[in-house]
Amino acid sequence: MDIQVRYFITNLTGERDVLQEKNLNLETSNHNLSLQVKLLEEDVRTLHGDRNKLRNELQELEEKQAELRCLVENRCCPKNWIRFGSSCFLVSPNTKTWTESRQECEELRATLVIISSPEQQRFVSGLTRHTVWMGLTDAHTEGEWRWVNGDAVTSSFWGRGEPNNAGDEDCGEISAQNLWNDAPCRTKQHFICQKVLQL
Ligand SMILES: [Ca+2]
Ligand SMILES: [Ca+2]
Repeated sequence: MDIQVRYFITNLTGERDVLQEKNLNLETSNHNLSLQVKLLEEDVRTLHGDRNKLRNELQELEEKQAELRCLVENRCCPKNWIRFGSSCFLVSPNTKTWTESRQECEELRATLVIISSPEQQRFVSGLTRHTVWMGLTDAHTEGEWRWVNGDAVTSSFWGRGEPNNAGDEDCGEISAQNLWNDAPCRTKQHFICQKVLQL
């Protein structure tokens, strides 16, 4: 073979080997890049998921904050309290004397229930079948009934013959018959708290 041709073939073989090696390197790089792309895509998916989760958490927190603000500003009824008009009402699950009942309502930033209209009397009577304490007393002056907030009684719903002060009865209750009765304040029974909303 011509020496020039042989030289040419040797060169070509060398170039081919170099190109094959470059090709192999490129394939490896390509494979690595594909892997990285896959990993990045997975990261993006995870980040999207995290972002959605955070958005939901933020929304929940904002709702919770609005709810708390509403409660703190006394514009909505707490859980388990029942709204009627611009007040919230809660029938106690426990029984207490009249004074203890009054205290417990105050601890809940409320008062023992004050009834100022026939509609309210109907609503409050319908809340429970128990006999319940209300915020009415004549302990300061016998026979002079006053609500715990100092208001005079405007509408009254005494049962027949009541109030009779039979045996020193200075505290007002709503009987199971939905009528008012004066009873001994030391009696332990259920009670109704009322929270007037600031609307
Ligand atoms: Ca009395
Ligand atoms: Ca009585």
